Amino acid sequence: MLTGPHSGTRGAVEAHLPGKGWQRLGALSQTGWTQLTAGRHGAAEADALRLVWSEQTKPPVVHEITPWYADTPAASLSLPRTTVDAAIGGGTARVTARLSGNRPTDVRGRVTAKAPKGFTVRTPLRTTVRRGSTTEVPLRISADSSVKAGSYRIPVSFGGERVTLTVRAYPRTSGPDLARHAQVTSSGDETKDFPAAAVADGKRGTRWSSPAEDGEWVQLKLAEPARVGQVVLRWQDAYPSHYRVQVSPDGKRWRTAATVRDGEGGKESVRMDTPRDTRYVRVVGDKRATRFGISLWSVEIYGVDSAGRAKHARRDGDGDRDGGSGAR
Ligand SMILES: [Ca+2]
Repeated sequence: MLTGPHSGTRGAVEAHLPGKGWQRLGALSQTGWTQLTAGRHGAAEADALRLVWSEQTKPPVVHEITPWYADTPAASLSLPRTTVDAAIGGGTARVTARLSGNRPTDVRGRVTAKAPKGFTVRTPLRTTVRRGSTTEVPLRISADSSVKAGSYRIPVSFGGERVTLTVRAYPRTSGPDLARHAQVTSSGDETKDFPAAAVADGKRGTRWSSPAEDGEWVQLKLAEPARVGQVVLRWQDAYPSHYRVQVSPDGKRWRTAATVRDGEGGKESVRMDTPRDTRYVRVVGDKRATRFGISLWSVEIYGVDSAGRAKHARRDGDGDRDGGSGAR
């Protein structure tokens, strides 16, 4: 409880316990900072708090009352992003776990993750959540070459709290950028200054821009069929919040290779594993994040790394002190 300091008020804080009535927790501090614990003999269920003072003293000035609840988790756990892509036998994917302290003291513990076979999830050995604050904890996820492509659910815990991270495992990709020799067309260009071809011209300063409608698309016809594993998009300020990457062997029969529902603009890498006969790649802006059309500086397309499996059998040296909680 924060009150006016040195006000001369003599008072006390009381809690109302059902069935027991009002019970005194302690005296109001003259410093203006009063911290008291309810339930000296273990947690007590209170349904009201009050400040009482004698009529002979000045009434208090109350600035703030901060209740700390004993029946909430010591820290609450959340994942700002609940889905992450990991390249099989490839590098490390990173996500953040967020811990918010719910105690009037520091809360110490460890974020742990139950990694399925073939996955490694590294978390810091110890985490301290300071009183009343929020702490971000890095999780580093890798999938070795034994992992099959697909979606995996990984439980992440801190204390009694548990959330689920979804890891989408995809085959590793490698260069060259297949978009550079593609024929590019679109559903429409905003003006001739922003042509579809600008997404694959290798120039950073040129871009394609669509008419200001949802559902506009840009399409790349590859020089030859490929098994596509990754599409890297560089969005201008006008980007879609929801879009799909569709692929086709002939420009007639289409399938959706990846759906992005939480597009944030900027550089976005979208993982997929398409059939080997993929000849066309189309980016469809289903829902625009702005009132403008959608606009792309560039589209890069990478094939699945066919030499990958043998190369990935080698284990990378990792001198980090973080503990791994996965099976390798
Ligand atoms: Ca460009």
